[in-house]
Amino acid sequence: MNTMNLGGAWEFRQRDTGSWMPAQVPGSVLADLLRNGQIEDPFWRENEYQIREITQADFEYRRSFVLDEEFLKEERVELCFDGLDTLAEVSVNGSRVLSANNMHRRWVVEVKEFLHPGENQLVILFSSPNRYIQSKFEEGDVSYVATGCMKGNNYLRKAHCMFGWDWGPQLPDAGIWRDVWLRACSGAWLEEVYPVQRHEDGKVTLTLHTRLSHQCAGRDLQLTARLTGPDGEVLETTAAASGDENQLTLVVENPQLWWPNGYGEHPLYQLEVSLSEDGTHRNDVQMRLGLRTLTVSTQKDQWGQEFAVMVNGVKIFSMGADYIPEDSLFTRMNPDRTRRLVEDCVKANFNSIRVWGGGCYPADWFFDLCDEYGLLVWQDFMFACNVYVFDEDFEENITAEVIDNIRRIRHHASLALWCGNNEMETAWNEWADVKCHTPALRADYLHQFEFVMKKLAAKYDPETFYWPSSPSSGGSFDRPNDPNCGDVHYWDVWHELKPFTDYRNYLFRYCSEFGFQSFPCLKTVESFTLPEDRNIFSPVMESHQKNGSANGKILFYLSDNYRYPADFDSLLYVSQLLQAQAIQYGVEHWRRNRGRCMGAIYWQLNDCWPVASWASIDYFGRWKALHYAAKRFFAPLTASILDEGIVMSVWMENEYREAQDWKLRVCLKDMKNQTLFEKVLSGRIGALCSEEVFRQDFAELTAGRERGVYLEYQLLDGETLVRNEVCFFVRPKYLELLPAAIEVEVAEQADHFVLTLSCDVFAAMVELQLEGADAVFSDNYFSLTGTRQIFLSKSDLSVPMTGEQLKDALRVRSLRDSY
Ligand code: BMA
Repeated sequence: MNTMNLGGAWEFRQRDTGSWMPAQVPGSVLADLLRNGQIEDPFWRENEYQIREITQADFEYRRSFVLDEEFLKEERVELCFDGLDTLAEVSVNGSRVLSANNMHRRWVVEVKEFLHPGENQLVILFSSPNRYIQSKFEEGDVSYVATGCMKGNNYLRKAHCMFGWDWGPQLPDAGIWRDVWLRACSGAWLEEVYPVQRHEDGKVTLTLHTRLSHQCAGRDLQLTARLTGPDGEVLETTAAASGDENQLTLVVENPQLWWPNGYGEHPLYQLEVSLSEDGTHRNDVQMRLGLRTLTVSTQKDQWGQEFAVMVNGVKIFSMGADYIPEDSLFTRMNPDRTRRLVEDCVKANFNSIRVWGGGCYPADWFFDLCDEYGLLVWQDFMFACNVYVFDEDFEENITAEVIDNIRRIRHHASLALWCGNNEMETAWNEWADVKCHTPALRADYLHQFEFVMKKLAAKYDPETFYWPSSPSSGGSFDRPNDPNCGDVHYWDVWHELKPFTDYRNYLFRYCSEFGFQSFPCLKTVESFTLPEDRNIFSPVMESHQKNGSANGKILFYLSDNYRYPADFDSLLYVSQLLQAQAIQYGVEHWRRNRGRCMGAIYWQLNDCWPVASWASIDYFGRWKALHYAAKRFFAPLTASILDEGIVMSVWMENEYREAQDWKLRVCLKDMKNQTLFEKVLSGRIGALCSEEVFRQDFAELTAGRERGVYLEYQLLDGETLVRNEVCFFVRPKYLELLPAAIEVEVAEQADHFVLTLSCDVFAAMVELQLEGADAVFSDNYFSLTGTRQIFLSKSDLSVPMTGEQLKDALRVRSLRDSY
């Protein structure tokens, strides 16, 4: 087999106009226009709106390539696209070879007859997705449009959020967004390997289903499988191949099991299967495998029906967030950025991530990283908040899409489940603007997700759990958002303006979406604004807020909890405190109810551009207060405070598979950090459970001074502080905070800095920021109740610094400074 990568330097232009300009493939129209200085940064101020107009135009891409006789001697020559975005007419030497209309699938066409030795021309015409959906919308019967999205996006198999969302700009880009290459081959080759694991009696039997090209009859073909374990031990087997489909079997004794983050290691085995003919190597397929069993338990129980991810027989409490595409210009996503994001998830103690259905199926590197770091992937198919017309063309198109992606992704250890779509079952049940569509379209929904796609999943990946929709109770429009069955999206806190305390009214089985918005930090706001824009109701700030009334919502919640911030920057900071507080409130409640509740996946992890949103990490990778809070509240062994008026209790939560010893100091202190009450407790908590370990009525101790005291717990490992958390008897806005002058000492070690913070009064929600650099600290947005050490790895600093420089760059504030 011979391959030729056709990525790299291409040329492009707006259709039939202007001169050809250099283009880069994989890439996109907007990325190329930007690189050629034809457009300004689409994220700057309100540039989005002019740049959106450019997507009304069609664009042409072209390149030439030289082939030798040798290449063309092969029996078949295929042109392969890993991704074409989206309406693409492909011509080879003037002959049309492909009309593509789905960015989510691969396209492979036989092109040998169109090629010749010497120079060949490849031309691709991308027609405007924007114009296409407009005309479809006008002709069609579907009136529903998701918030922030362009009309008619349901008619095109292109990431819906490229047309805008309630956190994303409307920039429907186009282009060759993934690899393109030629593949020439003769005779037989190994097309695919599909490994299936059976775990029994302490052994894993690995059955490798192989698929060969259809030209194997009468040939002397051999398949060899080689499995290299994490410690280098090798297992090998060889078999003669007969026909297209063959099986090889390997038995792994004493397997090293793969566990999600927090439950164990994530060892990976390297599998290589090769095909040879008459003793000569033909080709091979390689992949990494994690040995584990993985399913979702939906057993009926006294409350309804549970929803618990089960790995190696252990039901885990899923903790994580919902993932959206990392950049509005999809082609700017890359392995380095994703690695950093996945590492940030793991640093915040995630064990799970949900790939939301309105974006795209992530690239292989995403799943490779999740395998390596032990992040379980809830993978939606790419259907979200829409009404689809399930005609024959659509069925054929999405069938190919579903099969392509299942085949590409199914072997990954991190793949936890397939989910049909985002919020469409519940939409058909509850949303007036969806329910008003015809019964035929409603029937189409069931046909697509509970028949066609369910069957495809069962056929191509019977090992992985399929769930029809998120949220769902199992399908058939049967109470999809029932708190007692399946997963739930809960939005009354935020969209319905319910107070944070409302989370505590529910014991969801698995909350796969709940969220709260905040503004990004000032540095991020500066990236898209001029000084005169820095008011949350300015046109620029409002254009970077895609959820209609959301800035007002932030102020509404703010008024309930915090004092009116002194300035713009203080408002950004306090909005992040609110967000962290809201999500923490929900997660801690559900973790305390582990067993009945088995998952807390907040909306959302990341941003695709700089914007006010529900994300815990902003577009530039900066951690908001919520992400630091997640690190604390998702820690496998941790504590939480349940405040019920004047009665406070402290709970321990243990997500480890082993019982754990714990030690807590619980104190009541005043604003000068004077201890009014103290109790040191210790104990041992069983594996995978939560329990109340302290309860006290503080009525007497706080009488007459509720505004001047706080309750603190310190979780200790020996004498070392693992986590501290405070809780108030009044809302933070009523606290009698004292001006806090925080002292910081910086000590430099070989690979990290130690920051020692101290303050002679209580400093609430201390924020550490660096001027001119970014950093991920060991903790941030925490309450300082005396002296505290914070660590900063040198590798977590965006620019190298000395201790002295770090001290100079450091900006420290606490809640008292916000008003
Ligand atoms: C959920 C998600 C997204 C949306 C978010 C915030 O419905 O599925 O569609 O961005 O809420 O409104």
